[in-house]
Amino acid sequence: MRVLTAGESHGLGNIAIVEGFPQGVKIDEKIINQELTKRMSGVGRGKRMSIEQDGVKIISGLRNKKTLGSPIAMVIKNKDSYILSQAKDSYDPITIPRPAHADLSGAFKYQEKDMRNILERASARSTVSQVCIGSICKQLLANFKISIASFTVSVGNISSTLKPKSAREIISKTKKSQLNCIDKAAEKRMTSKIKKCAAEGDTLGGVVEIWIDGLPPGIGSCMHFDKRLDAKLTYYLMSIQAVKGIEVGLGFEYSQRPGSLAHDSIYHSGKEGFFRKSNNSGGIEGGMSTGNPIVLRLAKKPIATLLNPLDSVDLISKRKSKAPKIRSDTCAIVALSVIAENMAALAISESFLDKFGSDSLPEITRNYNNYLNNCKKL
Ligand code: EPS
Repeated sequence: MRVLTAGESHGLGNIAIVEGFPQGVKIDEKIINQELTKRMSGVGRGKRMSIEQDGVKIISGLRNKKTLGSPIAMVIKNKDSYILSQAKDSYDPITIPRPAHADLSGAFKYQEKDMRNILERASARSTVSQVCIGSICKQLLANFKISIASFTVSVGNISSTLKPKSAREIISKTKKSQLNCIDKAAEKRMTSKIKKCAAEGDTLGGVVEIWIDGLPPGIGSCMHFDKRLDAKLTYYLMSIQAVKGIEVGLGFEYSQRPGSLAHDSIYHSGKEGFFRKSNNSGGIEGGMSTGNPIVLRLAKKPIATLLNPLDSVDLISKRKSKAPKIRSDTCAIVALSVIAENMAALAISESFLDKFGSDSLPEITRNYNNYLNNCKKL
């Protein structure tokens, strides 16, 4: 599968193209739109999200809601659109870089003093395309009862200590939450923290946990570095704006435990086959799925644009200046959850299709069922 995205934050819109997606998969635009709507939600989103009404139009690759095996092209239009491709717009150049945004590094890279030319594509607006790609992958994986869910573990220094048992539990407990939490008490404290932070012109990051249930063992590979499932997942997840850390299973805590208290012992029974009593590995050993839920945690840094801005330097005058006060969000933790689930869906789909073929759903299903039967005989 090959994917490509394009679009500026304030251009006409964003597009996503997926080539090599299997034929015969039912795709519902409504499901993609639900994801897009959730991506815009959450306490702490800025004014832009009240302007946009994200919705996808699939313009190729489908007939009667089923994939044809041809490239799938998806379009998401921007409402707040003023970047013109054929005429000069009326916007002043942005010449003071914001610390932690792509501004200054991009200015060096492109020898560019108007950083609007950098930030337009660096903006997290482009994640609408990633969500559309991931959402069709989720719809493919649903045929195999693979489900992906996520929840907010923390916002700033406010954390939830509740541990879910399955993706299904996460989906049901986060349904009515404004912050995608499974913990109502923590959500209240997180909400107050975000509101206080907004009033102070500051911003917040947080931690999100992703669960992937239903993946059979042996997806991914121990045979080559770029086929390892944990490598593939973390590569895609780290590509999301503002993600600065990822843990798989016990993550950094692994380094503090002796092996005897870290690893998941193996058991067998006639009824269950091989099983584990713990899942410290986060469902991945040797770059392959173990058959247990995949559990990943992502740390997001605070949004770079502050209304109470940090020190910076004007690229033209070289004088000390405050970073510009550009309209932005205070916290986008729910958006991270949605984008991360969908990037995980893309990584899982690629590895899944590597194992079971990628031409057509009936063929993949035959290969999958055959493999599960063989697993039972091991
Ligand atoms: C972003 C700045 C804000 C965010 C944007 C990411 O946009 P604007 O500059 O138009 O106010 O709202 O996120 C989105 C547009 C989105 O769809 O998530 C940035 O600088 O990265």
